[in-house]
Amino acid sequence: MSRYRYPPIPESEVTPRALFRQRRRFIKAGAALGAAALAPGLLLSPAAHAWRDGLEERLAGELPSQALAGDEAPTAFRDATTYNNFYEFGTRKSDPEVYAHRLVTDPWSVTIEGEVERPGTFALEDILAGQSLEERIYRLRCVEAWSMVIPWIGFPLADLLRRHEPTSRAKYVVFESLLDPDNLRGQRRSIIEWPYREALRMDEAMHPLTLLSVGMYGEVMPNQNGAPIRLVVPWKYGFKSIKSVVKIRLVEQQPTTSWIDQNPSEYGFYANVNPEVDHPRWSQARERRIGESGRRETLMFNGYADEVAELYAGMDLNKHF
Ligand SMILES: Nc1nc2c(c(=O)[nH]1)N[C@H]1C(S)=C(S)[C@@H](COP(=O)(O)O)O[C@H]1N2
Ligand SMILES: [Mo]
Repeated sequence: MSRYRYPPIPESEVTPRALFRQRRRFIKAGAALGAAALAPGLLLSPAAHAWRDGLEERLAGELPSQALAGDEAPTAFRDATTYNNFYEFGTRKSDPEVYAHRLVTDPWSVTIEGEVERPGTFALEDILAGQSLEERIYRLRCVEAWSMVIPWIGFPLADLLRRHEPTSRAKYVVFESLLDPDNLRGQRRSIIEWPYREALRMDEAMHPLTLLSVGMYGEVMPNQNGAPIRLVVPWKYGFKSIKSVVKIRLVEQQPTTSWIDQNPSEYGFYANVNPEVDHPRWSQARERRIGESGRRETLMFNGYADEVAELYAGMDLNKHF
């Protein structure tokens, strides 16, 4: 993974991967032996870390990788993990990194319900067991006119949906993030209606570019970036890429979303990146790439027009923004 610009971590703080895995084995063995002999910090139930162990193991190997952001260099890991939006932890860009240690990700399960033949609640380790993972380097463009290039690790949402067999009435997919106001301090204020809700039209959800992501930069997803599983829809504004997903519901009618409910004149259902349709309060024609000086032209569909423009053929994108 040496092709990315990693944060400058002092050599003394780096845990070699082999040592790290040895430590994990020790922790697991300790958990199996029972609590008495162990320091409090090591009291882990054998069930906890079920998905994390398996995922770490898989990320230690090579994954197929695709650069889907042209020749644009990935944003520094440090920038991607310290400057972002995750309103469950507050509205400042620095809040997620400061407070996301409170996000409890293990154990984790995802409920798949509504218009599917095989609904249910599934442990994340079971969801991951049947999926081949890959790395994709995509742009993420925030509605606030900044952008990043991130090496995501995940699998197509379409793979998961197919496994659960959508019915013929499934026209839209609704996603919900975790609701846990005790740990998610932002949820004690009504910034938006919690839990965070987003949605896609079925063909958008089934599009091969739409990714469920469980890691980035070769590592398990950091809490502040939406651990343990989040959506990445590279041709839409960042707010569609919902983090820390606990529920996926297939429905017949076009649903509303947290941002539409909060301000329907500012946030539309489609939220396709479009330099020609301005946000009511600012232009969307240019963007600031985090880590660069100056600004770049924003590309139609965030540069993914060849792949996705046909989904919107014949639609008035000024109306369906
Ligand atoms: N649950 C949840 N998901 C969310 C958000 C949020 O506040 N809560 N913010 C969105 C916005 S506005 C952006 S730009 C991206 C940022 O993703 P990143 O942290 O991977 O850069 O997450 C999106 N997903
Ligand atoms: Mo955003």
